[in-house]
Amino acid sequence: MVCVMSTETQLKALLERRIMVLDGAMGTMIQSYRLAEEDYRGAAFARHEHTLKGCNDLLCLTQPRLIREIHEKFLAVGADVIETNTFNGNAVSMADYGLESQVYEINRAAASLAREVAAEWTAKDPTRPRFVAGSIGPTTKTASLSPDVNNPAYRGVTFDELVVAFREQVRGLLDGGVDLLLPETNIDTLNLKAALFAISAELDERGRRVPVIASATLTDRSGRILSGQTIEALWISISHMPLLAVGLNCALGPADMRPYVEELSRIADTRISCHPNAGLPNEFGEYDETPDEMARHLGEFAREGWLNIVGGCCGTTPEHIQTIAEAVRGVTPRPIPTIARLSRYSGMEALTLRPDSNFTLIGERTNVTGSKKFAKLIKKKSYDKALEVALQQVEGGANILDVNMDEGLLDSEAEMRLFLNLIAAEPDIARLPIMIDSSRFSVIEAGLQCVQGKGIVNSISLKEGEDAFRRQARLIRRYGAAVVVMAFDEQGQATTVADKVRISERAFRILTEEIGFPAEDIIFDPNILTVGTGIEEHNEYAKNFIEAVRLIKQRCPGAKCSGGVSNISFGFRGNDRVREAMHAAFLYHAIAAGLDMAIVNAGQLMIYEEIPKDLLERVEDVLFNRRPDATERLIEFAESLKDVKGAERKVDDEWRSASLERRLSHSLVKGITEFLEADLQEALERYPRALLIIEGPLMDGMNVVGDLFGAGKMFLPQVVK
Ligand code: THG
Repeated sequence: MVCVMSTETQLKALLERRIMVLDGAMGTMIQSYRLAEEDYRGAAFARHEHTLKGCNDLLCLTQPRLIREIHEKFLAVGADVIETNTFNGNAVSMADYGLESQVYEINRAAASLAREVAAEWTAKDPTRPRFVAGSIGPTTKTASLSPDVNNPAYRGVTFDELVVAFREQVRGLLDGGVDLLLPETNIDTLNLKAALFAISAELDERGRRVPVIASATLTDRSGRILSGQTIEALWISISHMPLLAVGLNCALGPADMRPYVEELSRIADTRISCHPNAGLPNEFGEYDETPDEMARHLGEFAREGWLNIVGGCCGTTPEHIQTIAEAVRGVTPRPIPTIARLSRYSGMEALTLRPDSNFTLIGERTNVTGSKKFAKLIKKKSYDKALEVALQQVEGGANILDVNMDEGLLDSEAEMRLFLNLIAAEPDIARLPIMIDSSRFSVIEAGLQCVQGKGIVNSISLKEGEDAFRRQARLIRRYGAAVVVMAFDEQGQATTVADKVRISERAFRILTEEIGFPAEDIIFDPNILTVGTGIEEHNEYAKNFIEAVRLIKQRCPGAKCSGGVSNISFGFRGNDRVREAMHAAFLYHAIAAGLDMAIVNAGQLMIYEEIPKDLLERVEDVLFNRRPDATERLIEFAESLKDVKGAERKVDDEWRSASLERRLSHSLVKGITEFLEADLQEALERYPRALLIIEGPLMDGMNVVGDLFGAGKMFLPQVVK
């Protein structure tokens, strides 16, 4: 019997034994041939209306012998894996050459050419099988950065457009016979998520498994990729995808990449790849790092135990690859570490719920149904002010931001997109994971397509039956988000403990056993319903929620529990003192029962210990339904409190009393626009000429920005702002 191992099994077995070697630069190798316009065109594109010089991907069709020669040079020096010449082989990038219609053919041809060469070399020495990785560049556009400084919500490309483009490329690569897929040089995680989405959709449709390596690029020493995410946040954003390896490539060069390779190797429970440039480009755009220098660094990374796959990017020649291959020969590959299975989310930064973490607060005010003020701002299109609401939630201690645009008069999909795109340009807000809150799945999808981080869908339920539930859950998983599941089924909303637990357990089984949703990405919300309404059936609602949390946490191990706390006190609208006391007391008991997070008015939470004892007693009488007249007694008490205002948020406005110059510099560094007009007016009165203001305080502020950026303390979206 002949036993044929799948490529994936074969690769994994090889990677257990040794560090595998990727090839080097395709682009700089092609440059060395100094091709002219006619060479690029060949016979087939002689009459193409567009200049084609520089369109390297086209050479797979017009100069296949040359591309074959480059592949062979790298195979000859010991590359285990060669990359197809398809870095720009997508419709978004090919539009620059008017070659969108050739995308499929370029990829298919590039893949089958590389596959043919690899097969020849495998045949020469079957003990050294050679593989082909389909190179998938990030395209020429970014999905989470605006190319227009005057319009931070503008995007040159959407997630949907990217998915369509990547999917066409993936089809070509797969039909041409690649062994693995390599989305690389990613400077924007949302582009990478779109590539992974397209790959997952295409593989599912074909019923195939193909190993995937995802590689990101850091363009400066800030430790963040261009779209602002830390390495850890990026890893969390893509960790839903089963990857053969995750890695870093291009930019920097090995020396400057060192801390990031180390970090990735510490946090990622898959293999690590690294294919840097031959150093940073010099003033002529050439790469100077010698093979020995590069190999010294990469050899050291390998001996540190950080690497499984190594190779080269821009400027690396066959000589570089040969020297690198020698430097890692015999070095034990990094064993895949076991990483604790915790609930992890991300915005630009990571949020991990550890057993000893504080309670997680989800800011509720960016909700058009939950805040009259926010609704008014969105309707008036006062987005600057709407963003301030978000910032207030962050400053009030929110760890996650709930965004809801469900309002009859709004185009909810468009508002969700716009607001999330605006948030992406506000690093103080965008560091948080986003909870996309809508009762309409189309709005949720619109939101999912705008967040580079790992967000949370709020919510899905069994309301429309299991099929719809499964379909939505699968899609959410493909987007890489976590999910809130409401205790709602075909019969309606669960109000009793038994129903809340039964529905949650049913959802848990479907998600974990059928869809493959990890338990730690599931958040149950067993419905916080209003108490103290005067309707007797409502009296047990608070107790039922708390008891359901206790049981769900036991019966659905790994899953989290959440709820919308302000719902509990709708009966006491207009009396913030009482409402805040109810929220604090309810939370205190729910947390003790195992509640992990809650949607709250961040910044306006009372401390349980500080609730006046007489008020607390009446509140808890209501929450625990301790006496038949509990509600009446609380209402009575509430009346006596009417005139006392709720705790007001403290604003950090000390800087407003500093000197004019300091105030201007502060506004610039922090990107605060609120006081600029007044301060500038004052400056115009004090300075003899406007130019002196620019040269003086404004330049001083910009110098601070420059220093912070240089030191890696600020990153691009902040500077652009
Ligand atoms: N579970 C989940 N998601 C939810 C909820 C939930 N999302 C929405 C909501 N419930 C949680 N968010 C809020 C937001 C605001 C208020 C209540 C819940 C609130 N607003 C004041 C009011 O209505 O009195 C508005 C005051 C104002 O206009 O300023 O109380 O349960 N998964």
